[in-house]
Parts: sequence; C-alpha cells; structure tokens
Amino acid sequence: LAAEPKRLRIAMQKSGRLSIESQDLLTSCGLKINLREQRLIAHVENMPIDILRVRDDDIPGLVMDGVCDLGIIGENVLEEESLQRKLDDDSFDYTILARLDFGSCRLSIAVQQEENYSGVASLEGKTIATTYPRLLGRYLKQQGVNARIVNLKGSVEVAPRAGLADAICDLVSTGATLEANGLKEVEVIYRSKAVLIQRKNLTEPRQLSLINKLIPRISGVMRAHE
Ligand code: PRT
Ligand code: ZN
Repeated sequence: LAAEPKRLRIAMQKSGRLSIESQDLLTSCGLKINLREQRLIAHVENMPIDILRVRDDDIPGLVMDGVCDLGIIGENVLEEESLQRKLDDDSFDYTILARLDFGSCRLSIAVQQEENYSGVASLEGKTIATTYPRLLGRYLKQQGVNARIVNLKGSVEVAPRAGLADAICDLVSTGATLEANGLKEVEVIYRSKAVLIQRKNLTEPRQLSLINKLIPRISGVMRAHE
C-alpha cells in the first residue's frame, strides 16, 4: 500500500488584521476552504492541504519548529521571534516564499505631543514601552542609545499617560491611535508587510511540487491587485 501523501500544513491568523486577506489569498489560489468551520484545523477540500488557524504570535514558532510547513505572518512578528530565538539559542530558520501585499504597517517610536524631541539621542536614559523589545533593542543599539525597555503585551499607547514610560514603540498604520492618545511619531524603526514563509528541511516531493504550483498563483493574485 502506498503511503498517504502527508497533507501540507499552512498556519494563518485565526482572527485579526491578517486573517481575512490571508484567507482570501488562499481562496484566490484555488484552495476550497470550508469557511464555516470555526475549528483550529480547516481542511482544504480539493488539495492535500490543512489550514491551521492560530494566534499570529504562534505562527513563526510553528514554522521554525517544523510543526507547520507554511505560514502567513507579519514581518514584524517574524523578525521579533527570530531575534528572540537567536538570543535563546533556539532554531530560527525559515525561507520567505513571497512578500504579500497586505498587512503593511510601521514600527515607530512615539513621544508625548508636547515634548521637545530633537532626535534619537534625546531618548538616552528614557523608558520606552513596547511589545517588540528585541526589534527596539536592536535599533537602540545601532543608534548607540541606552534606554530602558518595558515589555507590554497590550495597551502600549496609554503607557506614557499612565506614567509607565516616557515613550512607546508600537505599530502604526494611519497614526490615528497615536493622535488619540496625545502622542507623536518621531522615528520609524521597521517597515512591515505580511509574508509567506516555509519551514526549513521540507523535502517531501509531493509537498514541494504543491508549493511550486502555489507560488505562481500567489504572484498572479498579487499582480491582479496592482
Ligand atoms: O489575536 P492575535 O494575537 O492573532 O492578533 P493581534 O491582536 O496580536 O494582532 P493584529 O490582528 O492586531 O495584527 C496582526 C498584524 O497586522 C500585525 O502583527 C501587523 O503585522 C499587522 N498590522 C498592520 C497591524 C496594524 N497594521 C496596526 N495598525 N497590527 C496592529 N496595528 C495596531 C497598532 O498596534 C495600534 O494599536 O493598530 C493601531 C494603530 O493603528 P492606526 O491606524 O491608528 O495607526
Ligand atoms: Zn498577536
């Protein structure tokens, strides 16, 4: 008996800013996903593919640990996880298969509107709240600035008003959230978009040929968006 081909596992965000466009991309590539299923795993009806729907933060690790074959994730989360894993001496290998045309945002430092900001050196000795301590740490090191980083998982934008930090480093798209919290953007430290990543050491020929069929379809979908 021939072994059943192993189903390709694709991790995507379950619900959030990337989930609708991730799903639309796969659907446009011809995958028939049972959308009524609110479960962790959704089976693709017409291809040997399973979709895993998880928190976005879990996606880089699932791919880097080889638990999922592909993943759709914001570069900001991917890069933060890579930097963390390098420090922890964990595996952080992956390949970027495609840069996607959604999820764009920037990771920026912001200070209170009334503050006289005169360049990155004025952050010396300050406290900066962020969900991205590794990306911020790398930037400050490159700039030769010593600042204290406070790691917050949420509500970063209220930290200065709450007296928890002098500045923040958070994702920005329109800038409305900063504005609403009395903050102004002063440095862009990272620009991000969603990417499709593949795990290292994927060798199953049938899985590879499936991926090779998907890549030109993804390019086609993105060209159609232009
Ligand atoms: O539940 P789960 O952990 O899966 O989701 P999440 O809440 O952690 O992430 P989610 O869905 O908010 O964002 C997923 C990804 O979308 C991010 O990692 C980015 O790659 C991308 N993205 C694009 C953004 C934004 N734009 C964005 N504006 N992620 C977050 N924001 C937030 C930002 O943190 C701030 O609170 O939106 C606010 C700022 O928006 P503006 O328009 O007011 O500037
Ligand atoms: Zn998240």
